[in-house]
Parts: sequence; structure tokens; C-alpha cells
Amino acid sequence: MTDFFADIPEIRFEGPGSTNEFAFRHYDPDETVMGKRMADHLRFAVAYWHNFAWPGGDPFGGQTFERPWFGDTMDHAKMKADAAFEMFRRLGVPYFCFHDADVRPEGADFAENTRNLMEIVEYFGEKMEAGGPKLLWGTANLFSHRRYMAGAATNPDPDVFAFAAATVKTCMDATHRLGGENYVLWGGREGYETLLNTDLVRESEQAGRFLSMVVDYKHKLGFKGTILVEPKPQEPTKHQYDYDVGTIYGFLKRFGLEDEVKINIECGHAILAGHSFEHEIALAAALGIFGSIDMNRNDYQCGWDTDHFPNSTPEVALAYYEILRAGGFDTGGTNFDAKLRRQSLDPADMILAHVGAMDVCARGLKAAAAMLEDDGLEAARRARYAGWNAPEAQAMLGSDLASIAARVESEGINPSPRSARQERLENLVNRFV
Ligand code: XLS
Ligand code: NI
Ligand code: NI
Repeated sequence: MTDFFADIPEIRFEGPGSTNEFAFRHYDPDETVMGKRMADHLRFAVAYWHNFAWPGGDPFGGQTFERPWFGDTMDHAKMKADAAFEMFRRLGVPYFCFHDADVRPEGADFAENTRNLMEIVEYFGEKMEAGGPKLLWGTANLFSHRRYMAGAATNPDPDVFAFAAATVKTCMDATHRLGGENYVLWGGREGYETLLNTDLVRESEQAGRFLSMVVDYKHKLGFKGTILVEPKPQEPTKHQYDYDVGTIYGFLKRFGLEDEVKINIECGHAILAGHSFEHEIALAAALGIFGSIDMNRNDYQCGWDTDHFPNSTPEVALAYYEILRAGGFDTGGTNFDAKLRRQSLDPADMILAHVGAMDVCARGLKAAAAMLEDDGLEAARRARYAGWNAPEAQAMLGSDLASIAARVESEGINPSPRSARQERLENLVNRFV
């Protein structure tokens, strides 16, 4: 027990009219949306790292947050876990996510890291059994320690590859032990700073072997969860290999892993890649590799991963629209990979950031469900492609250029352009958000 959140009540649904800061206005876990509880649609998770491990630094200055659990001992790590589970309980979230380095002190070597992690995993296990949230996903931090400065799987030094592989094995063990529903790989340093010292082909082959070993180990372990890769185009390295969904799909195909691995899509990373969040979700769903989301918001003026909490219902609604169109989450969920601004010092800021974000997601989900049930957008989409239902149109796809040319000439085919009706569809969206 800590008294860190002592003055903060458990957050309950009070409805849109409530003026109580410490209440949900839109997130009612038991409300039914399209035949399913809202909680089961959204599958919220709190990220351990931003809330409990990040000290509030930026490139110009260090720590702004003062937390009683900051420190390098196992006692600190346990106090941190106490505070974390106290926050989870107040928010009533069904899941959390963590990296090994968020939850245990750094040891002198691999063996000590493993001992530290497993001790905390035991501690988590007790709290989870006592009614705490479940684990949406676990992951290994293969980017903070200086050994990983030139990458983990893609490192020029085979000893770093080995250390990273051993660490991922341990983190998969920990995730499996805690009943995690997914295992995530975000290749933080899997990229390069300059081509002048980089062997692109060798590095991507190493990454392909690494991921294949992860998949093999999953099966050996009997882990039933999903392996997820999280794309990001730049930052921390200048060129990241896992640029976006399309790039990762090509990589998975190259190594025959497209039926084994799915994608964890982060809103801010999609924006850094020059896409929208909904584009990345729709593309992954279309390719059969949609897994989970890291929900946050990026600053559009800044080419940096700012990890703001989401607060735009229209943006979130379009993302959930694509998720609902794809049939919703399977093992995935909505992980708030979001952090406070560094001036937001109070314990209440941590809680209320999540309250706001959960309400925004609830509104977005409800708007998305209403749009889907209305069917206006889908009807317009079907009408736009209706010409392709004609037998001649289908036959053409199995034909060849010369036959098509002969048909265009003999039938005098001369297309007349039709409106794509974008503004009308945007007006339609605005009826719901
Ligand atoms: C960083 C990533 C990271 C992953 C997990 O930009 O989003 O937080 O989600 O390693
Ligand atoms: Ni993320
Ligand atoms: Ni991010």
C-alpha cells in the first residue's frame, strides 16, 4: 500500500451531465454497443512506462516528477507496483502493459535482470489474482540501455543480438506466466543513423531471423497470445526499418511470417509516417494483420513522438469505425501509450488524463457504432464501386490488355466522371461526432 493516490476516489460513470471531475461522463463499461459491453469493445490498458517509469525529462532538462518509487532497488520497484495497481483499481481498467525495464531495477548482468524481473512478476501475479487487471501485453525494452545504441536484432555485434534474444525469451516467459494476451516487439533502435556504416541487407536478415525465433519460441512455450510488431517511421533512429504497416507487411511476407504476426498500431507513429491512424488500421485489417492499438495523439507542429493523451472525438471515432468494420479486437485492445505533459505534476493529473482519454474513446466508439448502424457511409462506398459487380467488369480482371482494347473500341467505351461526394460524406460523419 502507498498513500500516493489516497485522496482520489474510484472513478464511476455518472453520465454526460456530471460536473464531477472524478467521474466518467461517457465511459459506462456495462453499456451495450452493437450487442457488446463497451468495456469488451474498448479493452482499455494503462501503460506502465509513461505513468510510473518516465521522470518527465525532455531534450533540455531532466526529471520534473517526484515519485516516492524512483530509485534502483527492489523495494522501489515494489512500491511502484503498489502505486500502479492502486491507479488501475481507481480507473477500473481491465488491462495493463509493461516493458521489463519499467518494472524491475537494472541488474549488473542478464542473470540479475532475469531474477529481478521474475521477482516482480510474482508480485504482479499476487496482485492480479487479488482482483487486479489482466495483462494485455508484455514487451522487452531493447532501446534504453547503451548496449542497444546500434540496435538489438539489427546490431553489428552478435553479442548484442544474443543479449537481446535472451532478454526477449525472458520477457515472453514473464508474459506467458502472467497470462498476457499478446507479446509486442517495438524495434526502438532497429534502424540506422547513417548509410555510411550500415549493411542494410544483413541487418534486415538478422531482424527476420530474430522474429522467426520469437515465433518458434511462442509455439514451444505454448503461448496462445498474439505476437505483435509496432511500426514507427523515425525516432529514435533516423531511418527505422518498421516504418509503417505496409513496410512491415512486406517484411513479414519476405520471411514467411504473415500468418504468425500481427500489428500494434500507434496513432502518433502513424502521423509521423505521414498517414492517418485510420489509414493504418484499415490497411492492416485489409491485409489480415490488424492486432491492437496504442492510443495517443501527436502534435502536428512537431516531428517528434509526443504521446499526448487523446482528446479529439472525431479522430478517435474514425479509428474505431475502421476497427468495428474489421470486426473489433480479438486479443488486442486500446493501450494508452500516452504521457502527461512534464508540468503536470500531481497524482490527480495521472488519473484524470486517463479519465478524459477513456471518455473520448467511449464517445468515439459510440459515434463509430452509430455510423456503422446508419450504413450511410457503407451504402455510398458500395454504390461507388457498384460497376464492378457487372459480369463484364469481373471478366475483364481475368483478361488481357489487347482484349480490353478491342472491347473498348467495339463498344465505344467512354467513361463519364462521377462525383466522389467527399464533402457530403464528411457532413454525414459530422452528424454522428
Ligand atoms: C515508443 C513506443 C513504445 C512501444 C512499446 O515510441 O510506442 O512505447 O509501444 O515498446
Ligand atoms: Ni507504442
Ligand atoms: Ni509513441
